[in-house]
Amino acid sequence: MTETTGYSGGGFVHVKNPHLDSMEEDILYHLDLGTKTHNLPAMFGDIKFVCVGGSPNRMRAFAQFMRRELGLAGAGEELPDICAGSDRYAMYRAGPVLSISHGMGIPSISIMLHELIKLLHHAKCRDVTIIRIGTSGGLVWQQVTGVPSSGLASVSLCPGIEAGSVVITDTAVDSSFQPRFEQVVLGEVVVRSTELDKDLAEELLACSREIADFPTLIGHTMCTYDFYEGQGRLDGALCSFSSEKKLEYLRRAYDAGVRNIEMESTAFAALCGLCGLKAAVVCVALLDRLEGDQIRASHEVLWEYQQRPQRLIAAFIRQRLGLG
Ligand code: R2B
Ligand code: URA
Repeated sequence: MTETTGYSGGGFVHVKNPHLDSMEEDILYHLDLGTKTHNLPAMFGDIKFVCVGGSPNRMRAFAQFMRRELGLAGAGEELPDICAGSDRYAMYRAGPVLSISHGMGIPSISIMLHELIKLLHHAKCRDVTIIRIGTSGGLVWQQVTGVPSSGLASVSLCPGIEAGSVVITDTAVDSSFQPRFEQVVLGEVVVRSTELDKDLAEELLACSREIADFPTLIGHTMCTYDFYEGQGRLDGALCSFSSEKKLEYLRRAYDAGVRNIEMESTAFAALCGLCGLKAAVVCVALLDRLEGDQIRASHEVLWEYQQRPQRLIAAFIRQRLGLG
Protein backbone atom coordinates (compact mmCIF):
# COMPACT_ATOMS: atom_id res chain seq x y z
CA MET A 1 0.00 0.00 0.00
CA THR A 2 1.35 3.44 -0.96
CA GLU A 3 0.28 6.75 0.56
CA THR A 4 0.97 10.07 -1.13
CA THR A 5 1.64 13.59 0.09
CA GLY A 6 -1.30 15.68 1.30
CA TYR A 7 -1.86 19.43 0.89
CA SER A 8 -3.54 21.53 3.52
CA GLY A 9 -6.50 23.73 2.67
CA GLY A 10 -6.20 27.28 4.07
CA GLY A 11 -2.70 26.59 5.35
CA PHE A 12 -3.99 24.48 8.23
CA VAL A 13 -2.22 21.33 9.36
CA HIS A 14 -3.99 18.17 8.18
CA VAL A 15 -4.36 15.41 10.68
CA LYS A 16 -5.61 12.34 8.85
CA ASN A 17 -7.36 10.53 11.65
CA PRO A 18 -11.20 10.43 11.83
CA HIS A 19 -11.06 9.17 15.42
CA LEU A 20 -9.61 12.42 16.77
CA ASP A 21 -12.89 14.33 16.27
CA SER A 22 -14.78 12.02 18.60
CA MET A 23 -12.24 12.24 21.42
CA GLU A 24 -13.32 14.39 24.32
CA GLU A 25 -9.77 15.14 25.27
CA ASP A 26 -6.42 14.60 23.55
CA ILE A 27 -3.51 14.02 25.91
CA LEU A 28 -0.16 14.63 24.22
CA TYR A 29 1.51 12.35 26.73
CA HIS A 30 5.19 12.68 25.74
CA LEU A 31 4.94 16.47 25.54
CA ASP A 32 3.01 16.74 28.82
CA LEU A 33 0.36 18.90 27.11
CA GLY A 34 -3.33 18.31 26.45
CA THR A 35 -6.49 19.86 25.02
CA LYS A 36 -8.22 20.05 28.43
CA THR A 37 -5.27 21.01 30.58
CA HIS A 38 -3.83 23.66 28.24
CA ASN A 39 -5.24 26.39 26.02
CA LEU A 40 -3.32 25.26 22.95
CA PRO A 41 -4.65 27.98 20.55
CA ALA A 42 -3.58 30.69 23.04
CA MET A 43 -0.21 29.07 23.68
CA PHE A 44 0.73 28.15 20.10
CA GLY A 45 -1.80 29.63 17.61
CA ASP A 46 0.70 32.21 16.27
CA ILE A 47 3.58 29.77 15.67
CA LYS A 48 4.88 30.01 12.08
CA PHE A 49 8.21 28.14 12.25
CA VAL A 50 8.92 24.86 13.99
CA CYS A 51 12.54 23.72 14.27
CA VAL A 52 13.29 20.22 15.48
CA GLY A 53 16.64 18.65 16.33
CA GLY A 54 18.00 15.68 18.24
CA SER A 55 19.39 17.18 21.41
CA PRO A 56 17.46 19.10 24.11
CA ASN A 57 20.47 21.34 24.88
CA ARG A 58 20.98 22.23 21.24
CA MET A 59 17.30 23.10 20.83
CA ARG A 60 17.40 25.31 23.94
CA ALA A 61 20.51 27.05 22.58
CA PHE A 62 18.73 27.49 19.25
CA ALA A 63 15.69 29.12 20.91
CA GLN A 64 18.00 31.46 22.86
CA PHE A 65 19.88 32.30 19.66
CA MET A 66 16.58 32.99 17.85
CA ARG A 67 15.45 35.32 20.63
CA ARG A 68 18.60 37.39 20.09
CA GLU A 69 18.27 37.22 16.30
CA LEU A 70 14.66 38.39 16.42
CA GLY A 71 15.48 41.14 18.95
CA LEU A 72 12.94 39.78 21.45
CA ALA A 73 12.62 41.11 24.98
CA GLY A 74 14.29 38.91 27.58
CA ALA A 75 16.91 37.62 25.14
CA GLY A 76 19.74 36.14 27.21
CA GLU A 77 17.44 35.10 30.09
CA GLU A 78 16.78 31.45 30.95
CA LEU A 79 14.02 29.98 28.80
CA PRO A 80 11.32 27.77 30.33
CA ASP A 81 10.95 24.26 28.91
CA ILE A 82 7.29 24.04 27.83
CA CYS A 83 7.47 20.23 28.20
CA ALA A 84 9.20 20.35 31.60
CA GLY A 85 6.66 17.86 33.02
CA SER A 86 7.95 15.20 30.65
CA ASP A 87 11.59 14.20 30.46
CA ARG A 88 11.23 12.77 26.93
CA TYR A 89 11.41 15.94 24.84
CA ALA A 90 12.19 19.61 25.45
CA MET A 91 10.32 22.53 23.85
CA TYR A 92 11.15 26.24 23.82
CA ARG A 93 9.60 29.29 22.20
CA ALA A 94 11.15 32.36 20.61
CA GLY A 95 8.36 34.59 19.25
CA PRO A 96 6.82 32.75 16.27
CA VAL A 97 9.49 30.02 16.44
CA LEU A 98 9.04 26.75 18.31
CA SER A 99 12.18 24.71 19.01
CA ILE A 100 11.75 21.07 20.01
CA SER A 101 14.08 18.12 20.57
CA HIS A 102 13.27 14.74 19.01
CA GLY A 103 15.92 12.37 20.32
CA MET A 104 17.75 9.89 18.09
CA GLY A 105 16.24 7.69 15.42
CA ILE A 106 12.93 7.14 13.66
CA PRO A 107 10.86 5.77 16.57
CA SER A 108 11.78 8.75 18.73
CA ILE A 109 11.11 11.44 16.10
CA SER A 110 7.87 9.69 15.02
CA ILE A 111 6.33 9.86 18.49
CA MET A 112 7.30 13.51 18.85
CA LEU A 113 5.95 14.39 15.38
CA HIS A 114 2.57 12.69 15.93
CA GLU A 115 2.07 14.77 19.07
CA LEU A 116 3.56 17.97 17.61
CA ILE A 117 1.37 17.77 14.49
CA LYS A 118 -1.73 17.23 16.64
CA LEU A 119 -0.63 20.17 18.80
CA LEU A 120 -0.38 22.43 15.70
CA HIS A 121 -3.82 21.16 14.60
CA HIS A 122 -5.49 21.73 17.99
CA ALA A 123 -3.85 25.16 18.20
CA LYS A 124 -5.26 26.04 14.73
CA CYS A 125 -1.85 27.09 13.47
CA ARG A 126 -1.67 28.20 9.83
CA ASP A 127 1.12 28.30 7.24
CA VAL A 128 3.69 26.59 9.41
CA THR A 129 7.15 25.77 8.02
CA ILE A 130 8.95 22.94 9.78
CA ILE A 131 12.70 22.34 9.60
CA ARG A 132 14.88 19.60 11.05
CA ILE A 133 18.31 20.97 11.95
CA GLY A 134 20.75 18.21 12.70
CA THR A 135 24.06 16.46 12.34
CA SER A 136 25.11 13.81 9.85
CA GLY A 137 28.01 11.97 8.29
CA GLY A 138 29.13 13.42 4.94
CA LEU A 139 30.09 11.59 1.75
CA VAL A 140 33.08 13.07 -0.04
CA TRP A 141 34.14 11.01 -2.98
CA GLN A 142 37.61 11.66 -4.34
CA GLN A 143 38.80 9.00 -6.74
CA VAL A 144 42.34 9.20 -8.03
CA THR A 145 42.64 7.20 -11.23
CA GLY A 146 46.16 8.15 -12.26
CA VAL A 147 49.29 10.16 -11.53
CA PRO A 148 48.79 13.77 -12.60
CA SER A 149 52.48 14.75 -12.64
CA SER A 150 53.23 12.19 -15.35
CA GLY A 151 50.98 14.12 -17.67
CA LEU A 152 49.68 10.82 -19.02
CA ALA A 153 47.11 9.55 -16.59
CA SER A 154 44.01 11.41 -15.53
CA VAL A 155 42.67 12.34 -12.12
CA SER A 156 38.95 12.32 -11.61
CA LEU A 157 37.91 14.24 -8.56
CA CYS A 158 34.20 13.98 -7.88
CA PRO A 159 32.87 17.10 -6.20
CA GLY A 160 32.20 16.06 -2.64
CA ILE A 161 31.67 17.75 0.67
CA GLU A 162 34.11 18.50 3.44
CA ALA A 163 33.43 18.14 7.16
CA GLY A 164 31.48 21.15 8.38
CA SER A 165 29.53 21.46 5.13
CA VAL A 166 25.79 21.89 5.42
CA VAL A 167 23.49 19.68 3.33
CA ILE A 168 19.95 20.80 2.49
CA THR A 169 18.00 17.65 1.65
CA ASP A 170 16.03 17.52 -1.60
CA THR A 171 14.88 13.93 -1.06
CA ALA A 172 15.32 11.65 1.93
CA VAL A 173 16.15 8.10 0.87
CA ASP A 174 16.27 4.80 2.74
CA SER A 175 19.30 2.53 3.03
CA SER A 176 18.56 1.12 -0.47
CA PHE A 177 18.64 4.72 -1.79
CA GLN A 178 14.87 4.72 -2.44
CA PRO A 179 12.72 7.79 -1.69
CA ARG A 180 10.39 5.92 0.64
CA PHE A 181 9.54 5.38 4.27
CA GLU A 182 8.09 2.03 5.28
CA GLN A 183 5.81 2.00 8.30
CA VAL A 184 4.30 -1.23 9.59
CA VAL A 185 0.60 -0.66 10.39
CA LEU A 186 -1.41 -3.58 11.79
CA GLY A 187 1.27 -5.93 10.52
CA GLU A 188 1.24 -4.55 6.96
CA VAL A 189 3.95 -2.44 5.37
CA VAL A 190 2.68 0.98 4.31
CA VAL A 191 5.01 2.85 1.93
CA ARG A 192 5.12 6.63 2.23
CA SER A 193 6.74 9.24 0.00
CA THR A 194 9.73 11.16 1.38
CA GLU A 195 9.67 14.15 -0.97
CA LEU A 196 10.49 17.45 0.67
CA ASP A 197 9.49 20.94 -0.44
CA LYS A 198 11.79 21.79 -3.38
CA ASP A 199 11.04 25.54 -3.31
CA LEU A 200 11.87 25.70 0.38
CA ALA A 201 15.17 23.87 -0.22
CA GLU A 202 16.06 26.40 -2.97
CA GLU A 203 15.06 29.32 -0.73
CA LEU A 204 17.35 27.97 1.98
CA LEU A 205 20.20 27.51 -0.49
CA ALA A 206 19.77 31.11 -1.65
CA CYS A 207 19.88 32.24 2.01
CA SER A 208 23.07 30.24 2.57
CA ARG A 209 24.85 32.33 -0.08
CA GLU A 210 24.73 35.23 2.37
CA ILE A 211 26.64 33.20 4.96
CA ALA A 212 29.99 32.88 3.28
CA ASP A 213 32.04 30.99 5.85
CA PHE A 214 30.83 27.43 5.25
CA PRO A 215 29.88 25.41 2.13
CA THR A 216 26.21 24.52 1.67
CA LEU A 217 24.75 22.21 -0.97
CA ILE A 218 21.55 20.44 -1.91
CA GLY A 219 21.58 16.63 -2.13
CA HIS A 220 19.88 13.42 -1.10
CA THR A 221 20.09 12.40 2.54
CA MET A 222 20.20 8.72 3.46
CA CYS A 223 18.30 7.81 6.60
CA THR A 224 19.24 4.61 8.45
CA TYR A 225 17.90 2.67 11.43
CA ASP A 226 21.31 2.48 13.09
CA PHE A 227 24.47 4.57 13.51
CA TYR A 228 26.95 1.65 13.30
CA GLU A 229 26.18 -1.34 11.06
CA GLY A 230 23.29 0.56 9.45
CA GLN A 231 25.67 3.30 8.26
CA GLY A 232 28.42 0.87 7.22
CA ARG A 233 30.72 1.63 10.15
CA LEU A 234 33.63 -0.66 10.94
CA ASP A 235 33.82 0.43 14.60
CA GLY A 236 30.63 -0.92 16.21
CA ALA A 237 30.34 -3.83 18.65
CA LEU A 238 29.31 -5.94 15.65
CA CYS A 239 30.70 -5.79 12.12
CA SER A 240 30.48 -8.55 9.51
CA PHE A 241 31.83 -6.75 6.42
CA SER A 242 35.21 -5.63 5.11
CA SER A 243 36.50 -2.11 4.63
CA GLU A 244 36.25 -2.67 0.85
CA LYS A 245 32.55 -3.64 1.13
CA LYS A 246 31.88 -0.58 3.25
CA LEU A 247 33.52 1.73 0.69
CA GLU A 248 31.72 0.04 -2.17
CA TYR A 249 28.35 0.67 -0.41
CA LEU A 250 29.14 4.30 0.34
CA ARG A 251 30.33 4.76 -3.24
CA ARG A 252 26.97 3.40 -4.50
CA ALA A 253 25.19 5.78 -2.15
CA TYR A 254 27.22 8.69 -3.52
CA ASP A 255 26.45 7.65 -7.11
CA ALA A 256 22.73 7.55 -6.22
CA GLY A 257 22.99 11.22 -5.16
CA VAL A 258 23.42 10.75 -1.41
CA ARG A 259 25.56 13.47 0.17
CA ASN A 260 24.97 12.79 3.85
CA ILE A 261 23.67 10.13 6.24
CA GLU A 262 21.52 10.54 9.34
CA MET A 263 18.72 8.78 11.19
CA GLU A 264 15.40 10.66 11.03
CA SER A 265 14.83 12.31 7.63
CA THR A 266 12.60 9.71 5.91
CA ALA A 267 10.10 9.54 8.78
CA PHE A 268 10.19 13.33 9.15
CA ALA A 269 9.60 13.92 5.40
CA ALA A 270 6.82 11.31 5.23
CA LEU A 271 4.84 12.48 8.28
CA CYS A 272 5.17 16.20 7.53
CA GLY A 273 4.34 15.66 3.84
CA LEU A 274 1.18 13.68 4.59
CA CYS A 275 0.00 16.33 7.06
CA GLY A 276 0.53 19.19 4.59
CA LEU A 277 3.46 20.84 6.36
CA LYS A 278 6.15 22.49 4.25
CA ALA A 279 9.27 20.76 5.48
CA ALA A 280 13.05 20.92 5.09
CA VAL A 281 16.02 19.02 6.49
CA VAL A 282 19.29 20.91 7.05
CA CYS A 283 22.18 18.94 8.54
CA VAL A 284 25.85 19.66 9.03
CA ALA A 285 28.33 16.88 8.18
CA LEU A 286 30.50 16.16 11.23
CA LEU A 287 32.98 14.02 9.28
CA ASP A 288 33.75 12.55 5.89
CA ARG A 289 32.61 8.93 6.05
CA LEU A 290 35.00 7.98 3.26
CA GLU A 291 37.87 8.93 5.52
CA GLY A 292 36.71 7.21 8.67
CA ASP A 293 33.97 6.28 11.10
CA GLN A 294 34.92 7.88 14.41
CA ILE A 295 34.02 11.48 15.12
CA ARG A 296 37.39 12.93 16.11
CA ALA A 297 36.85 16.69 15.90
CA SER A 298 37.20 18.60 19.20
CA HIS A 299 34.16 19.71 21.19
CA GLU A 300 34.82 23.30 20.13
CA VAL A 301 34.90 22.38 16.44
CA LEU A 302 31.76 20.20 16.75
CA TRP A 303 29.93 22.98 18.61
CA GLU A 304 30.77 25.45 15.86
CA TYR A 305 29.69 22.94 13.17
CA GLN A 306 26.33 22.46 14.93
CA GLN A 307 25.74 26.20 14.91
CA ARG A 308 25.93 26.31 11.11
CA PRO A 309 22.41 24.95 10.37
CA GLN A 310 21.12 27.21 13.18
CA ARG A 311 22.71 30.28 11.61
CA LEU A 312 21.29 29.39 8.21
CA ILE A 313 17.78 28.90 9.62
CA ALA A 314 18.02 32.14 11.62
CA ALA A 315 18.91 34.01 8.40
CA PHE A 316 15.98 32.33 6.62
CA ILE A 317 13.47 33.16 9.37
CA ARG A 318 14.70 36.74 9.60
CA GLN A 319 14.29 37.08 5.85
CA ARG A 320 10.78 35.56 5.92
CA LEU A 321 9.82 37.99 8.69
CA GLY A 322 11.22 40.94 6.73
CA LEU A 323 14.09 41.49 9.18
CA GLY A 324 16.90 40.21 6.97
C1 R2B B 1 22.37 12.38 13.63
O1 R2B B 1 23.11 12.24 14.73
C2 R2B B 1 22.50 11.25 15.59
C3 R2B B 1 23.44 10.10 15.77
O2 R2B B 1 24.67 10.52 16.31
C4 R2B B 1 21.21 10.90 14.91
O3 R2B B 1 20.09 11.33 15.64
C5 R2B B 1 21.27 11.63 13.67
O4 R2B B 1 20.29 11.61 12.78
N1 URA C 1 24.94 11.39 12.70
C1 URA C 1 24.80 10.25 12.00
O1 URA C 1 23.70 9.67 11.95
N2 URA C 1 25.87 9.74 11.37
C2 URA C 1 27.07 10.34 11.42
O2 URA C 1 28.03 9.82 10.85
C3 URA C 1 27.22 11.53 12.16
C4 URA C 1 26.11 12.03 12.80
